Amino acid sequence: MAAPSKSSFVVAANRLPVDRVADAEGSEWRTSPGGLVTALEPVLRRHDGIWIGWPGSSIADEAMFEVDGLKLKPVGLSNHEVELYYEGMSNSTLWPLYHDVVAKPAFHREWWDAYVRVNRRFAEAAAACATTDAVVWVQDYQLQLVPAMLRDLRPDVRIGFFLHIPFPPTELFKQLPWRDQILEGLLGADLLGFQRPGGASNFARLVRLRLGHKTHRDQIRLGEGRRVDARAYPISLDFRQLEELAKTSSVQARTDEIRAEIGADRKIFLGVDRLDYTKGIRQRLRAFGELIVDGALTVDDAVFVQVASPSRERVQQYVEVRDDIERWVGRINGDLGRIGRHPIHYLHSSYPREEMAALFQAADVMVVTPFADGMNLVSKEYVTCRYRNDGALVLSEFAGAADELKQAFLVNPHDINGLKDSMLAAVSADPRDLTRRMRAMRKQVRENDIASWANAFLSDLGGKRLGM
Ligand code: GDG
Repeated sequence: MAAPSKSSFVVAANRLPVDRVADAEGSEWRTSPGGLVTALEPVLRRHDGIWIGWPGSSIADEAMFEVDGLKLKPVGLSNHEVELYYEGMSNSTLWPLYHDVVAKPAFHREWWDAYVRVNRRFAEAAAACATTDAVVWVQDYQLQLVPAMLRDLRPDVRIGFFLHIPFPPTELFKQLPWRDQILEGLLGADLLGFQRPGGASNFARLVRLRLGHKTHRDQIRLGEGRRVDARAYPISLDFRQLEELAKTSSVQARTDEIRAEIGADRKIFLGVDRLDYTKGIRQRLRAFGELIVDGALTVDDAVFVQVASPSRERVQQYVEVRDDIERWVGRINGDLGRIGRHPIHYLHSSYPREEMAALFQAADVMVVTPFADGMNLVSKEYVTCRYRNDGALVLSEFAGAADELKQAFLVNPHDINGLKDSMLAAVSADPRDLTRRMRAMRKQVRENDIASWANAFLSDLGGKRLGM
């Protein structure tokens, strides 16, 4: 049976929350259980909602389909469009620009043209899927023009937008040749959500300076009585579900196994990231290596496990950061290791959630050191898995999570000596101090989970329309 083609609640995101999985009989769609889909699933189900996105591979037609009761509307992208709109404009221009130009953003007019074209297709798909007075929630930096394009097509619809990555300060944003178009694109929304209050105020400042709009606190006043609200909604995770997973006997058994394989008496430092130049992976490995050289740690009493899951491998800057990290791992292991005793266990791979939960529980010190990060869910996942209230978190003050996880050992990842001091303080802290810190952080994440994030945003956006 064909899925109904319209709904009162529509989500538009770059990716559909499904992957094409091949098996002996051909291939089928499987849901990919990301945080966003978990958060939005109840609302999607209640409203028979539709999710619009790119399926991640080429498709023959753009007909709506259903997977596990979720209605999905694919937007097909050609290989060329993936190269220009996704790898180019999204991941080689906007991603580095919005992350404090940690890597140099490239500006190419043909990337921008493709970005405009693809955003228009998403806006048209959303306009076609939304019933009268529907609520449409647009996600992230790949789709910043969709709000205004959709408003042109469908002024009756309530439009929300959430940016998962930082919104940069004026001085950096101004580099973008298409800066005003992006601001205008976003202003098509009724409500703009950012991870941190700083992102919202950067945005308000820019529209004041560049477009001359009046702003008052978190409100932007446009002509004709229109108002756009811009404020922070820090994203989170499904605390109960992950905690439950961490407590299962299979995860417990795997935790014990990891500890035994590494050496029960060795302290485990852990890093888990998509392999990305924003995450500060090299800095933390370097700090760890220096602690061994200094004699503060030895390979017999400490090990660093770094999971770097493959990411955006067709983008040149990602090829380079991988080479750079792997050179450092090789150098540190080569200089400081012995047979059977590597200082760094480097895993360039993706693992199932169960394995991640076991790693989080096996680790004595979690080290999260991005130079810039919208939120950083890994830090919240670590805290969630530590249901025994032990373990230490070293966290960059440049991650959005630092606003909430104040009891972490907060660091400036550019300061290698500071990083070394914090890693050492974390690994040698009094267990009672760690328990006090972990209790407070767990309470914060438990009380501010992904459901409260989605509810807060959606009730501000269209509570009445959605019957909330
Ligand atoms: C963006 C923003 C913001 C990683 N390796 C594996 C694996 N992961 C999971 C982690 C975590 C997720 O991927 C990564 O999320 P982060 O939040 O840490 O970072 P980004 O990917 O950069 O996400 C970020 C987020 O959007 C949400 O708004 O917090 O700031 O940059 O969940 O656990 N999961 C599994 N195997 C792996 O190997 N299963």
